[in-house]
Amino acid sequence: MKKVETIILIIILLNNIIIYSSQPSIFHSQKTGSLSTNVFFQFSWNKYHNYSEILNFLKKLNESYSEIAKIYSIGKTWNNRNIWCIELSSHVSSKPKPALFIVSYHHARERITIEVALYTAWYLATNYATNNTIRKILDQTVIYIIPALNADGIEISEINPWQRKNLRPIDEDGDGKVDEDPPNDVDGDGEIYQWWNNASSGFEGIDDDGDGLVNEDWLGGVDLNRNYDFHWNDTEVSSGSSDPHSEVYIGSAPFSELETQAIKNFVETHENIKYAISFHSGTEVILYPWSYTYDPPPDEEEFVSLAEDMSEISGYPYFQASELYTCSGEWGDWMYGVHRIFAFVIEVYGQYGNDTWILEHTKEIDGTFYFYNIWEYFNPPENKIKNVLERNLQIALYLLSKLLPKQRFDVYIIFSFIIVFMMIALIVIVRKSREHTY
Ligand SMILES: [Ca+2]
Ligand SMILES: [Ca+2]
Ligand SMILES: [Ca+2]
Ligand SMILES: [Ca+2]
Ligand SMILES: [Zn+2]
Repeated sequence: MKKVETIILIIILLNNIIIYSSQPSIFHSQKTGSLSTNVFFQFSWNKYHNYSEILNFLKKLNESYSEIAKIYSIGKTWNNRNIWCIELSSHVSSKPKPALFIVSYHHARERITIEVALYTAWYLATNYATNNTIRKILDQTVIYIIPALNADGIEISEINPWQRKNLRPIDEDGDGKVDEDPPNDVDGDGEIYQWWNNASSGFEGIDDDGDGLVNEDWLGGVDLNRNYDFHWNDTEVSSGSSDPHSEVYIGSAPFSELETQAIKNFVETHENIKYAISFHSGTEVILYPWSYTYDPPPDEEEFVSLAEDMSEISGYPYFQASELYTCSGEWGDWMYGVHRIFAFVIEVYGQYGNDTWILEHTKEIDGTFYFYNIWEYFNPPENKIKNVLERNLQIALYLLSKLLPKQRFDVYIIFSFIIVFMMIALIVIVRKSREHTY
């Protein structure tokens, strides 16, 4: 009898081990399916893509990975361009999936942020068929990526890399004409320099409309990252202005802009968004709310814990957004303040505060200083692009891994032990009852 019971016990144990090991886990390899997602989709990641190349990328992504990538417009800009969204997810699960929301390019001159967004989408799509971790992510979560919120700025930033705001037409000098006198590349070297001396300062340009003023009415615009309806026009802060001339003009009302309205509508209709990233450039840092105050956010502990991990992965420092400077109507404050989404602003590259670099790119001629290379203040040289893309991809992958349901490893072990325990108890009872019988 003892032998039979031992055999039964061994069978039960083996059975449990088989049950456990057949559960999906990142520790076990899974067979890849026969999806057509292994279509070779090549794209160069060591250059800046222009407007038509970006549209071409979206088209190709949609065509090559139609099972997992949807591309749709979430709104229009002032110049009637689409604000595209890339939605990445497999359709394996019918349950609502938790989401990571990525929005790049609030600011026209921060071109690297578009590349970061496109690269993240490309990496996820091209690795789905062969990489188990990516497969697991796309099976169980959704990623919404807005690669270029300020879509009107793409072409403009190539003509004037100082351009920050959107292209809402505004007559800053009140002459009845809109956007009639932006800076000009007078010397034809492909740059717009900034100059200053003891008496004055300005940008390279001519008096385009002959009103005696130079560069008095630039293209646009409103600072999209001061236009959200959370502490909008808060006058206690250091950044945000109601003067349309200002680079941080907040707009005439919260959500006065088509671009921010598009974000508002999207976020309000996607309650599955749990984490969010807004990519910017100018410096290198991971920021968490609040932006309008030095007070800590209610979920400070979780923000710090996530930021600490992302910092370790990427090498970027992290701190509360207001430590950089306080500002009003900011995206992250609205995302978290109104929707309680864990929202991070990530500054992916920049020369902010690097006086040595600025000095290296400044020339003095007869008491007047000229600063060149504003493009490279916000955007890495081409040989450094890939490095920036990789660092930020890792951040996105980290947040996505946090969205995955917790490993059920422990549950299966406990479950197995309960079954074994119950069977042993059963055997004991059977034996006892037999003792009584004989
Ligand atoms: Ca004007
Ligand atoms: Ca004018
Ligand atoms: Ca204007
Ligand atoms: Ca003028
Ligand atoms: Zn920015």
